[in-house]
Amino acid sequence: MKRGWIRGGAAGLAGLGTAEALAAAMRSRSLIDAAGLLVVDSGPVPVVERTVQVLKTADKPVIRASVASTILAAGGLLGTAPRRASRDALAVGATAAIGATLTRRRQEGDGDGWRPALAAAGGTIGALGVLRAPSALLGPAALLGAAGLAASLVGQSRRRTAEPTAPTLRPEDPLPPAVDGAEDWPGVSPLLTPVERFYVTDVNMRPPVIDPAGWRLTVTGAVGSPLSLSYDELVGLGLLEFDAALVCIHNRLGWDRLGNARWLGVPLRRVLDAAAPDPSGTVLVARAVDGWEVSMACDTVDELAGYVVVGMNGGPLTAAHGFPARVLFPGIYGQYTGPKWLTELRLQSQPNQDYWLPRGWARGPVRVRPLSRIDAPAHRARVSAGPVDVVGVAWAPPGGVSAVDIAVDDGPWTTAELAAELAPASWRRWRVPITLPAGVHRLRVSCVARAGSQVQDPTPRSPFPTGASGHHTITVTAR
Ligand SMILES: Nc1nc2c(c(=O)[nH]1)N[C@H]1C(S)=C(S)[C@@H](COP(=O)(O)O)O[C@H]1N2
Ligand SMILES: [Mo]
Repeated sequence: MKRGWIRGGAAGLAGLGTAEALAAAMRSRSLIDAAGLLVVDSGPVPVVERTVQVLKTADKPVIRASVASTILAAGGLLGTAPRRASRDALAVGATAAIGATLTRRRQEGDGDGWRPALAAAGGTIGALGVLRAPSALLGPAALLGAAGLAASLVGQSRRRTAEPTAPTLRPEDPLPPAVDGAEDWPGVSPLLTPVERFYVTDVNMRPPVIDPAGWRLTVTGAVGSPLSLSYDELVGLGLLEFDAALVCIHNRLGWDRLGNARWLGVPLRRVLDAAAPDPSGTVLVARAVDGWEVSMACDTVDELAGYVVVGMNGGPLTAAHGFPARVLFPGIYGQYTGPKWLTELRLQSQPNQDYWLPRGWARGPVRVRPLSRIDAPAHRARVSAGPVDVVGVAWAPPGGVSAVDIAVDDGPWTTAELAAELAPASWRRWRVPITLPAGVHRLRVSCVARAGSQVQDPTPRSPFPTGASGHHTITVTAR
């Protein structure tokens, strides 16, 4: 029995290594990533919500590790199978089933599903070979497998993080430098979130890397003159700069699953109008190379100022943030605002089956709830008793924040000093000088949205299905 596990484990490792090496040789996505995508797409809402809550942004590495260990465990199990014929049949059957699923499922934009399926078949053949091999060969086979696996993982992450080259982008009418007067407030978030600190969320195992030379944005469906725009043609429609916060619907109180950026994009209306839209098209569907679709009623499209974004904080979009282009509507949560790696804008008269719909989320767009966050002092910080500056950010895109208040313990709300407003859709930095006597204190923050003087909703709510609400609350100890 124990020997069976060892033999099976070696076979699993050799099989996985073979599959990964084959995938790399075919310049395909890794088999682990392909299988991981199945996990992402088929996770039930409660499981996904729990995963996001616990793992935050470590979800993808954890999925990768679980897929790899499942394959290794399956190999080990095969090694203990008493009858060779049934064992082989089981392995081949399972591979065929997984392969068939892989070829039919959503792709990440590069490569067909048959490549990972072929790699899986190669891996199974390798594993079955090792199960039959003389004992002396088990060690070397496992080593070779581990080496193949390691080499492919390194290669994949190198290839996927390679940044595409893009031309310099110039706005029609550059905005003045982004300053709001809070530059010397210790501990407050930067006014513009640096790209490398900006949260990344999507349903891919690794970001698609797109060659702009071959990329096209098509405008199709109910239009008089369908378009197929190259990167240069899109940019040639004219670029505007705008400052806006982008918020993930999974952002919880105090989390940083949002960022504030200076975006550069073509007004969406300009792109649509270039295709002579027909009034019968009442729904706009935006589709990305990863097969992700999100739609919006055209009435809403006209009410909200959306953009086809190509730049972020002075440079082109990075691969992780959607190069070459993404759709963004300030004030709409990330999963409803539009896709990264945009490839198609389609006007249609039917409601669309968006990516999130069969996964239990409501038809959008879901508007960002006004919310605020304390940046400093940190939760559970120790400070000296006496005067303390409390600082943070508040957001209520697209209309803006008109006031921020904080409360200490069960005391009254104190109005914060607001930094200048960069743009209504941007987040706004705030500061309150308070005096803390020695002891443990609870600090809470709340904001008011300018639109309708709407006070931040104090009801504690989880992100699913309309975004978190409540007051970000921290405790500090003054001594
Ligand atoms: N193509 C594509 N676009 C996507 C997604 C995705 O999974 N695929 N995720 C959306 C979600 S849920 C969010 S919160 C934002 C995140 O954008 P960021 O990674 O640039 O912060 O992208 C949105 N656009
Ligand atoms: Mo999101």
